[in-house]
Order: sequence, then C-alpha cells, then structure tokens
Amino acid sequence: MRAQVESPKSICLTMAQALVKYLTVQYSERDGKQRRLIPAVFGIFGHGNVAGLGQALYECGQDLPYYQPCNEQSMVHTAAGFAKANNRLATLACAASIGPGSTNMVTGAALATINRLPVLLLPSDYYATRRQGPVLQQLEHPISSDVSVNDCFRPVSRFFDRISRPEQLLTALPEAMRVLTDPAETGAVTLSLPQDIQMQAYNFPGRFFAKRVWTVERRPPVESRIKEAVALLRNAKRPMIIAGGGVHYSQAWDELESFSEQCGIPVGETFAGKGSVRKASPLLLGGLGVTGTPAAGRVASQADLVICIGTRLTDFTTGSQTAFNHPEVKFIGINVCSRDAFKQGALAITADAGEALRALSKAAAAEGIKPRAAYLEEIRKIKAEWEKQLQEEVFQPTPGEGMSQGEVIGILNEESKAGDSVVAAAGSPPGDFHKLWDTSRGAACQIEFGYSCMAYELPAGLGFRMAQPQGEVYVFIGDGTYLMNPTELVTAAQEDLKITVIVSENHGFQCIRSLQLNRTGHTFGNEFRKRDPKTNQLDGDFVKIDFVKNAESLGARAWHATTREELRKALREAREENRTCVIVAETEKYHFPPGSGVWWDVAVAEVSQDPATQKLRQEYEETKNKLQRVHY
Ligand SMILES: Cc1ncc(C[n+]2csc(CCOP(=O)(O)OP(=O)(O)O)c2C)c(N)n1
Repeated sequence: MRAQVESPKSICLTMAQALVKYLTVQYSERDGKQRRLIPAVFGIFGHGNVAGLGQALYECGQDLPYYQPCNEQSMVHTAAGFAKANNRLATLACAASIGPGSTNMVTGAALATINRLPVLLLPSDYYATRRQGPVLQQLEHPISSDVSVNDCFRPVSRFFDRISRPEQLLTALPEAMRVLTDPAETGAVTLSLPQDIQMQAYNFPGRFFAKRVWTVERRPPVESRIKEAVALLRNAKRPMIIAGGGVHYSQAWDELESFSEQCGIPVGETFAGKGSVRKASPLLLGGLGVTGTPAAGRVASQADLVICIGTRLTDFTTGSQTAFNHPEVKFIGINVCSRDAFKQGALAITADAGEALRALSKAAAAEGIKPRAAYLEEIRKIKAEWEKQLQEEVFQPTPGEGMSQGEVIGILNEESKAGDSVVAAAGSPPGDFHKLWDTSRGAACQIEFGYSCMAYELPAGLGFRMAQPQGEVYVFIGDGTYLMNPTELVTAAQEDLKITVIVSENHGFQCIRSLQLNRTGHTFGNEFRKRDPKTNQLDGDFVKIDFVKNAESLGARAWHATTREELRKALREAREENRTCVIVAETEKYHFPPGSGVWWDVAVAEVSQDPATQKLRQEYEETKNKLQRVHY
C-alpha cells in the first residue's frame, strides 16, 4: 500500500479522492456573486463505486454532503431541478454503480441536455485493465472492446470522458466545469469512471485543489446587430416577443418588462419562459403556442415581427411552424446559443438576454420608438376576452361534473403565495399550467417541457426545495406520472425536504387518450382499466388504486379531495405541515381547458380501412397544407 503523502507541491490521492477533493473547491460567479458550483452529491452504490467513489466520499467528502435517492434516474432529475432553481449557476453531482445503475441515469442526462441544464454525472464503468472481464454487469461488445453501456451517454451529454488513468482528471475536470458553466454549451456532463481506476493512486499537483471560480459570462451583443434590430422594430406595426427560459437563466426579468413597456410589445411565454414577466402587465399574453392562451395564439398569428428571446422554438411554440401567418413576418433571435439565435431565418443577436435587451432598449429609445396606441388597444381587448373566459368558464364548476383540472389549478393559484413554486412536466399539467397559471401572484411556475418526462416532477421538486428553503414547493402530476415514480417521497422524508405533491386523479393517461381520439378516432391502452375477458382488451372496470395509502406508506401526509372545499382545506393544512404532503384530487377524466387555436403536427395514418381515421387524415392534410410554412 502507498502512504498518502501531502506536500504543497503534490498530493497522493486515488482518482476518486482527487475527484471529490476537486469538486469541493469549485465555485461559480456571475455579477460579482460567488457560490459553490456543486455543493452536494447524490448517489447509489454498488460494486462499481462503493470502494472507489464511496470510500473517497467517506474520507474526503466532508464538504460534499452525500444524499441518498431511491432511483438513479430520479437523482439526475433532482440535480436538474436544483440547477433550474439556481438559474444554472449551481448543480449537483450524481454517482451510480456500473451497468443498470449507470444506464438508469441516461434519461436524466437527456432531459438535462435538452433543457440546457447543467448536471454532473459520474457513472461507473468496466475494469480498465480488462483482465478480470467480463465483470458483473459488463457489456461485451462483439467488435469493440472499449465500448461499454456508458457509451449510451455520449449522444445525451455535452461533454463525455472516460477516465482510464487518474491523471486524466487534470484535463477532464476543468473541461467538465467549463462546459457546466458555459451558458451556450451547458447540459449533462458525464465522467465515466472505470471501477479499478477509481482506487488507483497518483501524485496530483497540490495547486489542482486550490479554489477555482468559474465566471458565467454575460456575452454582449454586437452593436451592428442591435442597429439592424432597431431598424426592423421601427418598421414593425405588430411586433411580439417570445420569452423563453433564457430570460430566467439570464435573470433578465426587469430588462424584459421595461423593453416590452417602452416599445409597447406584447409578450408570449414558452414553457421554460413561463413567469418571465413577473407583474400583472397588460402586455403579458401568457403561454404561447399549442398549449398557450388563445390571446397569445391570435397575436402571434398576425405578428409582423417576432422577437425570440432565449428560446429553442420547439414545435409547441411554433405550432409546428403554423403559428406565424403574417405574409411578411420577420424574426429577431436573441440567444446565447448561436444555433438558436439563427432559427426561423432570424436576425441573430448571439448574446446574453439581459445584455441584448438593455442595448436594444437604449437604441430603441434613441430612435424614438414608442408604443402604438391602436395596437395596445387591440391587445387589451384580446386579453380581456380571454380573461373573461378564464374567470367565467374555465375556473368555474360545471353542473353535473366533478372538479376539472382547470378548477384545481385555479384554486391552487388562489391559495399560492409569493415565493411558492410549482413544478410540472408531463401529461396534461404542463400544458394547463402554461395556459392557466397566473405568475403575477408571485408563485413561480417551473415547467419542464423540453423532454416532458413523466417521473421528473417529484424528484425535481426536491431539487427546488434544496434551493428554496422558504415557501411551498408544489409538484403537480397526473396519476399516471405518480405511478411511474413516487419513490423519492422516501428521500423527501429522509432529508426533511418538504414538498406538496398534487395528484390529479383522472384514472389514466388522459391527455394521450384525447390525442389518440383526435388522431385515430379510437382509444385504447390509456386508461387504468382491467382486461375484459369478453373483448380481451383493457376496457373493463377501472382499477381501484389507493394513492393516499401509498403516499402514507412512503412517509408523506396525504389527503383525498373530491370537492373544491376539500381541496382548499387540504392545501391550507399542507401549508402548515412540516412533512411532505400528497393531495390526491379527483378530477374529471374528459374535461380539458379551451384550445389555443394553434395547431400541432401529429400525423394521421396515410392509409387505413377505418372511415374515422380516413376522415381525420383528410383534415390533417388540409390543415397542414394550408398552414405550415418554412421560415428561413
Ligand atoms: C417517461 C415518459 N413516458 C411516456 C411519455 C408519453 N406520455 C406523455 S403524457 C403521458 C400520460 C401522462 O398521464 P398522467 O400523468 O396521468 O397525466 P394526464 O395525461 O392524465 O394528465 C404519456 C404516457 C412521457 N412523456 N414520459
């Protein structure tokens, strides 16, 4: 055994010990404020990492607290939620054992990379020496001995490295930190750690473990692009802003509000951009796109200049390229990521959102660009129409029916307070929150819809709670999503991380059932029903599931609410509770809020014997041919 020698010049550590020691001294900085870049690690141990990284955490991890999740996918979602809550200025590390533990993290990696959220993943890998192979859980690739299951991480990581010698950390770790803290490149960073190399010792230079601060840069815009943008603004009669997640990550809320007010430009928000305008502004149209408000859909349809800020412009925002119908529509793209800035053939301003908006406001003021009164009046009317429909229809009970999900969201909105946040990601909740949630009350709406991953919400809620000690953290999910991943309730109990989970119990995957009906004319396989021996299909009685008991068994306090009064009472009691809470709200199966008028391209079968499907195909082709455009 080699003795651990420490001198100012070098320190002998195992690869895993060096990794842990390095992470404890990494900081991020923006606008003069520093914070730990990776303040904690989640992990599940197995033979692939217990004696390597596990030993290192025990010996060197005093400043890198260890958290125990119930599932490896979940811990990556927790890290993504934590990163999002910190506007990407901090994240968590996630460690897994070789094989299934590691591949369980692949979905989380995809979610993080697609949503541009930093997460540090530490999967374990095969023996680098190969002598003992195949080790337990090792893939033996027929033609490529250096391929392991961890190569699955490559397409879903922004940086991937396999550490096959301890000294590789000297270059791999700084590169990993650079990618994590680069706003244009960030996503999942994966360092694959062969089992034997984790324990291998090396004389690392002492200065490798000196505190290092990674500045998260605010890229300034190029002046000439700002001038060109102002020229477009000057000629625009019906401009509109699309606010994406980049507004939050840049913390450019004030800059967005003042630019929109100064120039009289209405704002539609993407899922990630929900809450970009934080006050009750007459210019805020709410969510934009397929699940957005009809008001935002109408304004987008006639906009002649669309200013896209910090958005990837996915099909839900562009209505699969049917949302912008003005014949002369032009786009300005403001984004730290050049690829996004150039989308839609936009005038691209590759810059930090806050910096670009400040420059744009200044240049627009110098040019004397002012709101157009007639346009403002039109926006006011369109918005008022939608608000009337919201209050008089969507949030009201329907005679003869139980609560709709819209009603539940309305009540939650009323009960929420400034400083609360609500997390949604898959099923009908993200779309309904995008359309219905009023962020001007001060409760943040954190929607993950880049990957729209069932199972993200609850563990991500823990990440939000870790970053947000005050206020309620609500997690809003369907019953299908609850069934996919309730287990992190145990981690919540273990760590006293209080979240309040609201389960909308509608007995199935109801948003997909509705989509299926609209695109095939039939439904099957989307409700929690028993197999009927007569039909041999899942169209028998609904399966009885006791979500309250399930949640209680995992350490939560739980309620079942079937009426508005019961729901309000449960929400108020939950606010006073210290433990994690689960409120199961019975909701109507087939009652959805009104549509936005924005189309979504989900193709219908081109050939079918079924007249219902044939009719839907005909409608599909007509709409697609009429509305879909290419903007370049
Ligand atoms: C992990 C994962 N699997 C499958 C899907 C496809 N999908 C999208 S929504 C949905 C149903 C969600 O059901 P539930 O959570 O009960 O919400 P509801 O549709 O009833 O609102 C499914 C299966 C997904 N988004 N994520």
